[in-house]
This record gives sequence, C-alpha cells and structure tokens, in this order.
Amino acid sequence: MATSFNIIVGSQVWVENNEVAWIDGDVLEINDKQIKVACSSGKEVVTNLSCVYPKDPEFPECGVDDMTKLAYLHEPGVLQNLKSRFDMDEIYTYTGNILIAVNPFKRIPNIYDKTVMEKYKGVALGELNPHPYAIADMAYRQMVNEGISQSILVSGESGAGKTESTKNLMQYLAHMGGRSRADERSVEQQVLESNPVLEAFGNAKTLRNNNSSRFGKFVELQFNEKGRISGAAIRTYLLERSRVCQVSDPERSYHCFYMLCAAPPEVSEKYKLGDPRTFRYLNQSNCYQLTGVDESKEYLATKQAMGVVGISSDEQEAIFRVVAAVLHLGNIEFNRGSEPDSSQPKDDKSRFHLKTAAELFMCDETALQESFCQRVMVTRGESIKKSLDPNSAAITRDALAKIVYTRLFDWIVTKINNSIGQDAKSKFLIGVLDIYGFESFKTNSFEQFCINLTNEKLQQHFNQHVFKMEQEEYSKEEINWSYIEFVDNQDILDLIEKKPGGVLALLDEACMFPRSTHATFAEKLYQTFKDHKRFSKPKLSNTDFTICHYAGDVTYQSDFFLDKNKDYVVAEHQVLMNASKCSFVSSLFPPSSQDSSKASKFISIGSQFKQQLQALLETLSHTEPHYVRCVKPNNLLKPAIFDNLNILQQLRCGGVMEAIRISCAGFPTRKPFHEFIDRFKILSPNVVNISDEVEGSKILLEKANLEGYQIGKTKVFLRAGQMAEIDARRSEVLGRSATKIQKKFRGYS
Ligand code: AD9
Ligand code: MG
Repeated sequence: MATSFNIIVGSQVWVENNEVAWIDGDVLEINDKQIKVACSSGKEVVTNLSCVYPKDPEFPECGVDDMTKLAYLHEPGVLQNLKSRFDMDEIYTYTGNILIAVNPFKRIPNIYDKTVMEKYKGVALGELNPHPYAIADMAYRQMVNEGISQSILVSGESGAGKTESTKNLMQYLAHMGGRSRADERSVEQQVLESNPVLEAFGNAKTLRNNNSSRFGKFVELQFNEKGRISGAAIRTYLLERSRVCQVSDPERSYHCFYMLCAAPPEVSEKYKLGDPRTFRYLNQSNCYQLTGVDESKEYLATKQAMGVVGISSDEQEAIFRVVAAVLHLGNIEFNRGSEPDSSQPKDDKSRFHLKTAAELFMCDETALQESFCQRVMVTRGESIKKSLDPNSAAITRDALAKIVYTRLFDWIVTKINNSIGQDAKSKFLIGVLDIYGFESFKTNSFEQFCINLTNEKLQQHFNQHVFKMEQEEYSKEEINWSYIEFVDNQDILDLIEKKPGGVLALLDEACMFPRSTHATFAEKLYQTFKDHKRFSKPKLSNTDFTICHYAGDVTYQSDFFLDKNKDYVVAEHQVLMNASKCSFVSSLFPPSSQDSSKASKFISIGSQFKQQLQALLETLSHTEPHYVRCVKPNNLLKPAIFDNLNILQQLRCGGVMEAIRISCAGFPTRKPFHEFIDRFKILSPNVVNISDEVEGSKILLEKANLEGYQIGKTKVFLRAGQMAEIDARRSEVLGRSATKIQKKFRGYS
C-alpha cells in the first residue's frame, strides 16, 4: 500500500517494528524522506517516510465492527481494530461483506444458541454484531428472495476455527431451513450429526490443533421452493492417508483408533484390542489422551451419531472391525526369511497380529502374508513370484493399511450421502466449504503442494469476487470509476496445472516412467521452468523447488512426490480383499472395470484432485459467494494472546489485505454525507445551515483542497489517504482555535 498520506510534525503515526509489526508514536522531525518518531515504547526511531502510516487520532476505544468504517484503512489500523475488539471478546469483525473470525480459544458465553439465531433472522448485515449467523442469514435470504444459489467459503490456517465456524453456519441454516418439529432423522439433523462421524474418522490431534480436520469438506444443502432443506451432499477432499501409519510426537492418529481401544470390554476383547500403547501405528508418538476428552464416551457418541446418519449396527460393527484390523496390521513385523532377500513374520507376536488381522478382514491368512512378502511379476506372459525383503514387505503392509482406511472413510461419506438423500429437483443450494488454508512448513511435501494449489484457486475466485463487489458498489452509488488493477495469480495456476507442461503434468509423466526418481523429476522441473518468474531452484538443493505463491514462497521437497502421487492398489491386495467373506470388506474393493492386469495400476492423485477442484469451482461459479476468514491469534492455542506478526501474516495469506488493497486502489473511505459534515464542519462552520447535504459536503471538500474524490448518491468517496489529509486540516484548525482560546485566557490573566 502506498503512503500518500499527509504526515506532519506532531502527528501520530504507526512505524514498522520487527517484534510487534506496528508501533505507534509521535512525529518529531521530518527531513526530506527521513522521519524521526518518538514511539510509545519510549524509543526514538528514524526511518523512511514510506515505512510510516498515520494513526487515527480519533480511533474509537472499542474499535469498529467493520474495517471499512476505519478512518484510515491500512495494515496497522486493521490490526489495531482487531486487537481492540479481541480484547473485549468481540471476535467477529466485518471487512465489508467478509467476516473475519479470530479464534478466542475459550467458550464465549451466550453467543451461539437458538435465541441468538432468532435475533439474526432477517436482519440486514451490519445491524447486529458481526456473527457467522449474520452471514448465514444473508446467504439464506438472498437464496430465498432472489432465487440464487449461495456459497460460504470458510478459510484460515490449521486451528484458526474453520470447522467451528462451519458448524455455527450449518446450525443456523438447519434452524432456518429445517422443519419446526424436526425428528432425529430429518435431513438437517443428519447433516449436523455427520460432523461427529466425519470427525471421528477424519480428525486427529496435530501440533496446530487438537481436533484438526485432515480432509477438506464441501457440504451442499439443497432447498425446495419453500426454502426448506430437502437434501444434502457432502464432498470430501484428500484425506491425509500417511497419518494412518505414521505419527510424530506429540501428534495422534485418527480419533477413532483411540476411541475403539477405549470401547467397552466386550468390544475391545472381540477385536483383541487394549492399550493403544501396544500398537505400532499409535505408539510412535507419546500422546494418547486429549485433555478433557473421555474416549469411551466418544466411542458411544460416535456410534450414536452413526445411527442418526443411517449407518446400521451391522455396518458399524464392520467399520470398527476394519479399524481394529488396521491396528493389527501395523504390529506385523518382518525379518529375513530362509532365502536371500525374502521376508517372513518376525515372531509369534507378529504371527498373532497377522492371524487377527486376517480374521477381522475375514480373509485368508496365508494369502494375506503372501501379499506382503511376495509379489507376482508378469513378464512376457509368464508370471514369476518374487520375494520381497523385510523392508519392502513393511512398505506393502503400510500400503494396505492406508488404502483400506482411505476407502473406509470414502465409504462412510458415500453412506451418509445416500442416507441423507439428494433432492434432484432442488432449485437452489447453499454450499459451505471448510478447507485447509495455505501451508508453508519447514518441510513441505506433496500434501502441501495440493493444499496450496487449492488456495491459489480459491484466491483467484476471491479476488475476482471482491473486485466485482467493489465495482458494484461504485455503480450503485453512480460514481465514476476507472479500471482498477489487481494482482492475478493465473500465472501460478498455469505453472501448476497447465496441460501439458505444468508441474502436475510433469509429475504424472514421471510417475509413468519406471526409471524416474524424484531427482530426475526435479531436474525436469528445473529445465522446464528455468525462466518462469514464479519458479526457482534453491541454491543448496538438487531436488527441492520453490514456488512463489500469492501468499509467499514455499519450498517443496520433491522426495516423496512420485510415491504420493500414485494411487495404486497392489493387485494381490485387491484380489485378497475382494474375496473377503465379509461383504462390507469386499465392497471396499470392488472388482475394477479395467483390465486387471497383474501390474499395479496407477491413477494419479494429483490429477484426480485437480479434477475435484475444477468441479468445486464450477459449482461455486454458479453461486453467490460469502467469505469467512478465520484467524488464529497465537500458536500456543491459548486465550487472550494476540500475536500481531502472526496475525498479519494470516491476513495477508487469506487475502484480507488484498481485499483491502483492492479497495484502497479505488475509493476506500466512504462516509455518509451527514457523518462527513458532522466530522468536518469546523472547516467551514456555516455548512450546518445548508440544507443540501451534497452541497455542504462539497464545500468542505473544497476547503480541504482535495481532488479526485467522488460524490455518490448517499456517501462521499475518498481516495486512500484523503481522510488523513482532511483530518490534518481539521487538526490544524482545531489547533488554531485552541491557541486562540489560550491567547484569550492569557489576555484575561
Ligand atoms: V484444521 O485446519 O481442521 O486443523 P480448523 O478447522 O480451522 O483447523 P477448529 O475449528 O477445529 O480449527 O478450531 C480449533 C479449536 O479452536 C477448536 O477445537 C476450539 O477449541 C477452538 N475454537 C475455534 N473456534 C472457536 C469459537 N468460535 N469459540 C470457541 C473455538 N472456541
Ligand atoms: Mg477443521
């Protein structure tokens, strides 16, 4: 954001600061482009004029509920406003129609219940305190009144509160669109109860969130012409499959594993479960419990919710049996067999778990063992059995665990969808998207790459929308506007998605050549994109690559890209599981329609995901979008800590700053005529006698020597920085009158 603000000696300003992002102070001196400021911390700072923003001398102590009401719309102002509100437990703030939600990390009493919902019903946005209910209400009214489908896009980094916000939105929509006397199996109840089920199987404790969703979710509520919910569909994206076999301290695997270990004795005995510490897939981390969570109660609650969403008790039994089988798989260890490069279960313990897993899957034990320790190779029509070494056997075992768990999760989602039912005749829908935010960690792999692709796509959608809304506001007020440029990220999307030649396409190619490695893949990327301004090769690595995302640079480690992009089922696993005597297990591995040659079949996860994203954006393009941007105030997951630098980073990544920038490029400050006159009447006190507000406003604007502003139908539209200029004029006049008064006083004394 450019600083064309009018700053003079004595004015209050914000200065950039390494620790707290922005610190306030008073201007002591200005020399050419240098400025000296006495900061509120007690220090004096000399800095460049362009690193300083004016501070609103009249900033209301409790902040403003909409950023566009800020007299000075800039980064420090936005931050100060969020903080003042957060300190008062006002966690929601608008930026126009966008809701910013700062996670309080504590229950705020009496803001989410049916009475509050009733208050928001049919009330225009902005009249009541900012709230997810208000956004949901706006979406619902627009759908009913204008017959346009709606979507609410909730975003933010892990632990920022997306899932909680989504639940609030869904609860409101279920309340508005539900029947007055809803029974337990009504569509809306089933939609709400799908949450605990999906969370049990798709959420886990991570460093960033004790209840982190490890999948993306788009819930589509279908409505009939009376505005009642008539059907729903849940779409999920990219469940993190590696978590099934790999957890790092102090994270956990999926909640369902711990719940099942804590199930009533008759259940855990039947599945030969017990202490989670005895299972390899769980004991790689030392975390087993979650504070405040009773796993045995969670088990019962999950079963209860499964019942509501139409999962029969037989199916529940089968699901948990499969979950238990996965845990037993993890305990099968291998050592060297009698022949070189062969493997076999290590000891009695491993044989016990192998046997138990086979029993629970209801499949043949010997075939299960062979599927780990041997691979059938087909060469020129001849099939040869090749032994696998212990390491390869363990990898194959993990592959089975992961594919079984992924398919189980997908089965649950499909089941819920079938049970809720789709309304094919539905005319309108409201979609709610709860999807992972931009990620940039120390090491970034294929998952981060897909997640960040999602965010690039959503960011483009967001920019285009915010831009359109701005223009609409200008048209409504009938003011002239010229084309405002905004940063488009199409070049990054091309870099990743273009077919042929994009990173994903090159990855698919690499996956199909047996001899490719991550190093050859990386080399290909370097060659192809050596001149691309969004792509670079880090100096110290020959396999990493950096993409310059809209939210910042991310360096990806290509090491596991090829493996993670391949969604294959080992042919032996497919045959074995399909032959299970349990129809549920067998149904997880339906015979594939394609030629089931012995070779492992490769379907690219990246391409599948790209298609899913395309379908999502296609759906979104037919809807009127609304945005909820969630912000995590600190990384300690604790209440009452507001970490400026961290929050700023999120506001930038979430496009909030971009939205503000777009609006700054036009006429960011808008004041209704009467407010404008009221604030600046001191510049020309006679204006209060003029009945025409437009005339009055114009006189004041001229008095302040402003140019380039616009007069709308109800508001004055000012360019960025003009509010500061006119404020400075006002302070001058106020100052002058203050000196006059002082002089008068002196005269008397
Ligand atoms: V992740 O990307 O799935 O890892 P989310 O979904 O953004 O993440 P989530 O909604 O799960 O975060 O919120 C994290 C935790 O913050 C919750 O478990 C609550 O303990 C806490 N939270 C979030 N929003 C609220 C709220 N409005 N009121 C109180 C909240 N606590
Ligand atoms: Mg979540």
